[in-house]
Amino acid sequence: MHQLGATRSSSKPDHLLQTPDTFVRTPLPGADGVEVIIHASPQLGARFTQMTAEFVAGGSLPPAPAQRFIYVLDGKLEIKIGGKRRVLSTDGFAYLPQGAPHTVRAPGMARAAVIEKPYMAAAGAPAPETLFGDEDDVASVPLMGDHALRVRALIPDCPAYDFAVNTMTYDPGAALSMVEIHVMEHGLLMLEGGGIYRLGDSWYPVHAGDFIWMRAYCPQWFGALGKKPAKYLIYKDWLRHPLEGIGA
Ligand code: UGY
Ligand code: MN
Repeated sequence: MHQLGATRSSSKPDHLLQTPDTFVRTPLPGADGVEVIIHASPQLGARFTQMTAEFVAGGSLPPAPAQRFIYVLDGKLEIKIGGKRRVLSTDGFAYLPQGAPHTVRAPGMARAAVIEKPYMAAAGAPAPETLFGDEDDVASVPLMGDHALRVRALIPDCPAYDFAVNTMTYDPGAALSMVEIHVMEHGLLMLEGGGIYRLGDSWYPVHAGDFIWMRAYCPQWFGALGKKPAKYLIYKDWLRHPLEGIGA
C-alpha cells in the first residue's frame, strides 16, 4: 500500500532510524537462499555492518570478511566451526572470530541479526574465542541499580573482545536515567515493545522491528511506553583506545 511518501524512518548525519516499511532486501555475494537487509555499513558512516538475514530452508551465509556475531530472531541456525557443530534456536547467539572458517546454514526458514566488525587487536590482549550462548541463560544486571531496566551482556567484558552486544529490557515506564553522549557508536534492533527514542535533537516513536544506528557522540535517550516490556539488542565498539586504528 502507498504511504504517500510518509514514513517514521529518518536518516540524519548522526543517526538513522530505519523502520520495516523502508527495508530493501538485497542479495549478499556468496549467500545462497538468504536475503539481507543491510542496516548499518561503512557507506552510512558506521565502522561495522549490521544486517538482518532472512533464510529459506537450506539457506547459507558465505564466510565473513571480519569477526561475526549472530543472534537468531526466528527459527534455527546450524553453525559449524573448528570441528564443533551447534544448532541455535531463537534468542541463541554465536561469536565467530575473524578468519575462523565456519558455515552458517538454516535447516528451515529463519531470521537472524548479523553484526560484523574488523577486529582491532590490542597490546597484551588474548585472542578472542568462539562463543555460543542463549540470551535466556545470561544473567541480567540492573542498569545503575534500576531493577526496571535490565542488561544482559552477551560477549564477555574482557579485552580479547573489541565490541559488546547486550540486550536491554525496560519495564513499561522505565527509561535511561540520563541523556547519553559517548565515544561508542551503536547498532540497535528493537526486539519487543516500544517507546520513545531521543536521537540528536529528534524524538521518535519506535517499536519492535525498527533498527537504529547512532554515530559516536549522538545524544541518546529511551523511555519505554505501553503495557509490556520493551527490549532491544544493542551493539557498541568497546575496550579500545580511541586512537587505535587511525594511524596516530
Ligand atoms: O550501553 C549503552 O551505551 C546503552 N546504555 N545505550 C543505549 O541504550 N542507548
Ligand atoms: Mn549508549
